[in-house]
This record gives sequence, structure tokens and C-alpha cells, in this order.
Amino acid sequence: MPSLKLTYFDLRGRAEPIRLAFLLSDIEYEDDRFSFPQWKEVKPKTPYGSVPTLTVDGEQMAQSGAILRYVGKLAALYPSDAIAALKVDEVMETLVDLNNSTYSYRGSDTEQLKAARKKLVDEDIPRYVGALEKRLETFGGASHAVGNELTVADLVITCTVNSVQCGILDYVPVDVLDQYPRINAIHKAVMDNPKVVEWYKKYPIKKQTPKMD
Ligand SMILES: N[C@@H](CCC(=O)N[C@@H](CS)C(=O)NCC(=O)O)C(=O)O
Repeated sequence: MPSLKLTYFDLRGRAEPIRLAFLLSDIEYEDDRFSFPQWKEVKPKTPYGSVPTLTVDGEQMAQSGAILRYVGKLAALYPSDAIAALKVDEVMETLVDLNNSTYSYRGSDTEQLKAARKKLVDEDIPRYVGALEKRLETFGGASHAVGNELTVADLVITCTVNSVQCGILDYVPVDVLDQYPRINAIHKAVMDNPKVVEWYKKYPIKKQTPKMD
């Protein structure tokens, strides 16, 4: 196994599915978390001025999706079958689309944020998550996104649900994803895994009440 260092803020964010892939496969890595004030030193040392990065035997690699697929391959959490891999990728890319919508407004104008989040709740969640729920009926088993084995797609779904349910997204009801049974079954299966239970005892998911008006 190469030496592996994952660098990210001390947050779940884009690094968390990668951390869960390492955790569930017992692959040793350095979980290199930095604080917000350290970002100005870290940023210029990354390939694109963004994180996460994964340093593999001293070579720094970027892009969370690429890193997750790589770790998925090391961890046997990414299918070797081409069509199953395509399905995993479809799930991952759909959630990238959703995340792009989630973070589409980053300014400080409350009315603009409210409008962006209203679009997220009224249009983008039904569009992407509603459609994904239907796709999963043919892609996977009762509690797996693709086939009957855990893949990185399950980890991305789980982290997406956690982001909504923890209440960090203002103007997004924490129960907005409750109506999607397959998504919730996948989330539950991952969150009930004993290693994941221990992980979130160590790194508790802070619950907060999102601003709604
Ligand atoms: N496409 C990139 C996006 C990375 C990205 O935007 N990362 C954020 C943190 S989640 C970041 O580094 N933001 C700080 C900045 O851009 O200055 C990926 O998926 O890794």
C-alpha cells in the first residue's frame, strides 16, 4: 500500500466519503486536518487552490471525485465491472450536480440565499434526488446503491443525507430527504456499521436548527 495523506479542513465536507472509504477498509492513512487560519498557507501548495488533496507516496493529487474513485479501487469499494462502475459514477455525478446547486450562492445577501435554497428544495432536490431514488430501484439492492455490495456511491449518498439532516443548510428543512426510502435505507445501512458508529462518536455530527425565515 502507498503512503497516503488526505488533506482537508477539519470538517466533513468533500473529504468525508473518502475518510469513510479508508475507515471501512482499514486502510492506513494520515487524516491531515487544518484549521481555517491555516488555509492561506495550505491553498497555494495545492494544485488548484482547493482541497481535498490526497498525497500518494509524496505526489499530491486533487479533485474529490477522482480521489474517492482511487481510494474506492484500493478499498474494493469501486466495482471492477465496467457497467457497475458506470452506475456508481452516475450516482456520484448526480450528487455533484446537487451539491453544485447547494453551494450555488455563497454571498451574504439573505434574500439571494433564500431564493437559491428555495430552488434547491422545490426544484433541484426533486429533480436529482427524486430521479436518483428511481434509478436506485434498478441499480441496487434494498440497502445498496449499486448491486449488493457497499460502494463509494453509498458513502456519497450517506454524506449528502448527513449534510441535510444536520441542519447546516439554512432554509432547507432537515427532513426534506425523508420521503426517499432507498436513499434513507442506504444512509441507515452505512450509519449503522459499527466502524461508522465509532467514527461519529469520535467526530460527532453537530445538529443545528437551520434558519427558516
Ligand atoms: N472540484 C473540486 C472542488 C474543491 C473545492 O471547491 N473545495 C473547497 C472546499 S470543499 C475549497 O477548497 N474551497 C476553498 C477555496 O476554493 O478557496 C473537488 O471536488 O475537489
